[in-house]
Amino acid sequence: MAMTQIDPAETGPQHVKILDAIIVGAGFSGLYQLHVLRDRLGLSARVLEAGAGIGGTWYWNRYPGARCDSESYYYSFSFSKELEQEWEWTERYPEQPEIMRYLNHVADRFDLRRDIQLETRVTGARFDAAANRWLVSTAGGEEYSAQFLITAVGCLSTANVPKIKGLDAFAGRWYHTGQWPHEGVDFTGQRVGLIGTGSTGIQAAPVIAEQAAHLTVFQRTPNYSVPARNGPMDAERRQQIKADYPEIRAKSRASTNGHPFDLSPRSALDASPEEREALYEAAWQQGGLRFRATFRDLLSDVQANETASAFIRSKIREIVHDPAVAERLTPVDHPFASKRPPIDSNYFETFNRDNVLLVDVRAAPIQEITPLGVRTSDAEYKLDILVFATGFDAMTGPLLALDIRGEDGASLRDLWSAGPRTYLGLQTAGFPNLFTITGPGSPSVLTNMPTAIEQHVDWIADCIAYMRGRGLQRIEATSAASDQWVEHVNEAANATLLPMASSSWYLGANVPGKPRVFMPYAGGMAKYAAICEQVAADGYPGFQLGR
Ligand code: NA7
Repeated sequence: MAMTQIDPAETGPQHVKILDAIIVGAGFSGLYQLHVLRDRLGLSARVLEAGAGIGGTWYWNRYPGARCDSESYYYSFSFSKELEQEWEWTERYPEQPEIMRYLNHVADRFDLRRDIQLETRVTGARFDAAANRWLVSTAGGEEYSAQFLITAVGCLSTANVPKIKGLDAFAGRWYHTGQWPHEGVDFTGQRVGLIGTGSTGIQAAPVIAEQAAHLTVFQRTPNYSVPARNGPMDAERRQQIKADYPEIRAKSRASTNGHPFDLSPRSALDASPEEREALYEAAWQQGGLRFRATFRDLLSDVQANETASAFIRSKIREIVHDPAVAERLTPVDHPFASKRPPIDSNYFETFNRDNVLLVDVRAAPIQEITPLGVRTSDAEYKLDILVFATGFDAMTGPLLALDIRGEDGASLRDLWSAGPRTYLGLQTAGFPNLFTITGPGSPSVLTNMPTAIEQHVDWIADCIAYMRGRGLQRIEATSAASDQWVEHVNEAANATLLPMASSSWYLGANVPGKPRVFMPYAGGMAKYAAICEQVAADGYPGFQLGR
């Protein structure tokens, strides 16, 4: 398609830089969106990124043990066959530095850096309805005008540091895992406290325990975890994967969670106890997130789920030597995988170490942080370093931080005060020409993220190409379509056990005051992609297109 290229340095009135599209964020989504808009559609596009480097979520999450829970060969882009063939993953699960090397390679290989502006935090965006353009401002005082605003800000990028009395007076050092210092933290000889036992705390605890003099883990809710069984990727396996990539990618796209493995067609309740045990044991030995694919109904039937939950509980009792500690580590208040299921390398084993203490802060809540450490209702724990693995203001946090104002100046924060309302997770009524990659109401965090990201980026690019081909200037989700979609998102969640985990970040429950709404779309990646494809094929019903 022929398109007029506009030099991004060109300035309009009041030195506003004029572009076709602004993309916020230089992680997986931002990189690919830039490539597609610029190199396939010929748009002038620029990525604005707050960090001093590319990588998005992985740029910030450098905590000890940071590793992806998806396997490396499919936690990757599928859009370039050459990239697939030339990149060599070294381990079953990619560690944070390896993901950073990969994304930096992608940025170089596709010559993306010249259109990525680092250390540029977007502080506001408002829609100019007369011009059908977004005016985007940055912390450095720059202004951009773009027809399209595309958020590629990730779902887990706004750190949640709980407001605990006394933190300011803590005499030691403290860190949140999602804002980890680039120079690293040396735990040698230190007494370390770790608050939080989600995926992050479960990855970090074993690594910190090996280095620190002492580790105290403050646990509010015990969690299920399955061994990751990480290891080196051998050359033969790598070759096989490269040969199989077309099928691997097709399988990921046709799956519920964006992973290239099959969900068993069987119900857990149809298997005999012995057979079930054998299948769970095999899945436990194989390790990883595919444990939840052992039976088809682990996420839809409480009784079926209980068989898996009970198996993991028995494993915890088997691994942890002290029965009282094992009991405290045993989850009872939610079904397995109703919260994001962690996978681990020696997490439960870590509690057999002499230098590790588990503190149950549900039984004895944290009352304050003192200059010396953490005081619970039972005792004071003296610490040199405190690590918050307390998660994120997930999904909506990073979007609301942009202070987006749509038609008539209406703010996204106000519109979403009772929870996010989108159409397909891609657009919000009242916010024309704004696309939200992996936004709330899309499968996003319930999937292998690159699968979800590529589907969104391609859909957005096709939509923009459609508009340009017809001289259309503006696209906006209708309120009616959004209402219906929100209802469908709720139905999809309620057909699963996911809403049963009352403290889950899927529900926003980890951030005090945040509305409790199930945010991601639980209907599955394949079903969701088919709906999006149909909408595009039918000429975008549910959207209003205009000149
Ligand atoms: P999560 O999964 O939100 O876990 C946060 C953990 O921190 C969880 O155990 C929380 O307990 C705990 N937490 C949060 N606030 C407090 C306070 N105030 N006191 C004690 N404990 C607290 O975040 P992660 O970073 O582990 O994982 C996020 C995602 O990143 C993960 O799912 C993957 O997709 C990658 P709670 O369970 O709420 O009682």
